[in-house]
Amino acid sequence: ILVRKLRLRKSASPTSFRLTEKFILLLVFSAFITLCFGAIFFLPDSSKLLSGVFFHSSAVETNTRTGTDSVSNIAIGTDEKILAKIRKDHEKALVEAKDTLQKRPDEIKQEIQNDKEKMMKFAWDSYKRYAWGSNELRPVSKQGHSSNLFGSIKGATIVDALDTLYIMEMYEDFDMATEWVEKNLDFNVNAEVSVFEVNIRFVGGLLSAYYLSGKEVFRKKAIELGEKLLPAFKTPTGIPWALLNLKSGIGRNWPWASGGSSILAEYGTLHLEFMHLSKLSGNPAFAEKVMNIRKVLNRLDKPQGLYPNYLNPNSGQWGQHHVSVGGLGDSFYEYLLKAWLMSDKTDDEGKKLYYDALKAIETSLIRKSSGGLTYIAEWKGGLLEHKMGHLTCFAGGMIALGADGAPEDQTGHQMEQAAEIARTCHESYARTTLKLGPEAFRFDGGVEAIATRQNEKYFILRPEVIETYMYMWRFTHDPKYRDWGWEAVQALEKYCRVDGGYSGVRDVYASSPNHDDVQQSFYLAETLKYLYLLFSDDDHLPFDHWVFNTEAHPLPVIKKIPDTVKPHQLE
Ligand code: DMJ
Repeated sequence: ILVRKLRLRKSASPTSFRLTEKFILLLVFSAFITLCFGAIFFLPDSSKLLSGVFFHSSAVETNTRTGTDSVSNIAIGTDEKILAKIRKDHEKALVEAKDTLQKRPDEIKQEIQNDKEKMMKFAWDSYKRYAWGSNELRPVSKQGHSSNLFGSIKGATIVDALDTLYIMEMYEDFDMATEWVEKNLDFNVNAEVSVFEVNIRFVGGLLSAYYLSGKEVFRKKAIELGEKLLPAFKTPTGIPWALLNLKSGIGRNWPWASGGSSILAEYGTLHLEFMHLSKLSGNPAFAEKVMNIRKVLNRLDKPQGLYPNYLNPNSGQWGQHHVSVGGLGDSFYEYLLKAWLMSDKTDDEGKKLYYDALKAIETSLIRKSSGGLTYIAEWKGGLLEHKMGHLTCFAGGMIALGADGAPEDQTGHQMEQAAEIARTCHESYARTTLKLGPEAFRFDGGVEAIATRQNEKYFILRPEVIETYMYMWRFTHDPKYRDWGWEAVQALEKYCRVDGGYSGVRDVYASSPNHDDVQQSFYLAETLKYLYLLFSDDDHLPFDHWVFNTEAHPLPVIKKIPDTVKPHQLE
């Protein structure tokens, strides 16, 4: 019976369909047509489809115009008018978007880069004029300033600014700075320096200047200084001292650091520079020292996978269990990720340590406020302090930089997290009177992203928030990051610029600025460089070739030798 029925159905002509069958066919047909039109208008990037299907299809237009059916001609005429209007609006919107995206950043870049009175030029000229040779400038009192971080080494601003001058094509100033380095930069001083600060600013600055300009003097000076820092590692564990007398080679730790401990962010922020020192000098000692730090850390238990800020270099045991992605901890995490990236992604240990640490940070420190702001809290002996430092804001950029290599499909999640942190840090600026961020802001006692303690309300020209905008811009091209950077430029110009340079301010919530009278060297090394890069093309210092040290000094990726290349082919 079934076979007969089928035969009957098979032989039936279309005209012999029953009414219900015809109705169903009609329904299916109209659904199909609707779907086709819907796809054209609503699929992602419908503008591209529209321009392909409608706007440039002149053959179709000509044919329809020469058609004979007068009714459809009227319909087509109306459609044409609508389409022409859509096309015009669309093109206008594109031109406008192009204008705002291309013209404004260019103008801004001009302001930051070239204009004599603007930013880098003004900061540098003021330093030259009032403080040449000193470590930093006092822009209100118009004289030199020296913090004890550098002992009696001089010229911190010169060395820190070298690569920024080069990158911004201020070559005359770069040459002048080079001459000063050749003639005056002297490490034979009988004074105690911060190993970390001297490494990130002086060794980092010299290495970048060498890689950018190829001038031998920078390579020599970087190695000379690196060798002077080596005695800092003479401890029972090889975890270096924080402070070192460059002449005697005697080291010690900060007196305030828990039980004589070394600091995570200090001994953990030598890796990038020391790997390059070994490469440039042929002396493996530098690399061995920093690889040993990892070994010591790998042997230790981590509370909840976290790294406490304090580690005793004699006993090799943790000090107080304080954990922070801001001050005392920050750049340790940054250098795990960047060690992997700088090794051309061959340092798998660095990679694993970074992503494991980030996972622990996410579980134990990252929180969302009731107002929806994501922040990274601090951890003290198991208790959370709902405070985030300006320093911690670099983490948005770091997480974005690492998102691409994240394990277990975490890339999207990490990008979202980075964007959320950028937003929170922007809020910390937006919620102040001067539109500059406080040193630390809190998420308790009824406030969100606001400093509540007087001693946390200052702004010292730090770069971290702008650094995060720069990374976020490169990875997303969301114009809001340039807008936010531009807001910062305006605030810096309005409230930090004084007669003799740029100054930090004591209270970002005050109605007018009270200047602290210091133009920090990192303002030229980092803040202005990141601003410049925020408004530059992506191929200006591309991330697959350059890794920025924690003071924004670009160091080249050390390319792995392809398996196919035999050693003799390298000669
Ligand atoms: C810089 O010297 C470096 O970025 C360091 O890692 C942290 N602090 C300052 C800038 O705020």
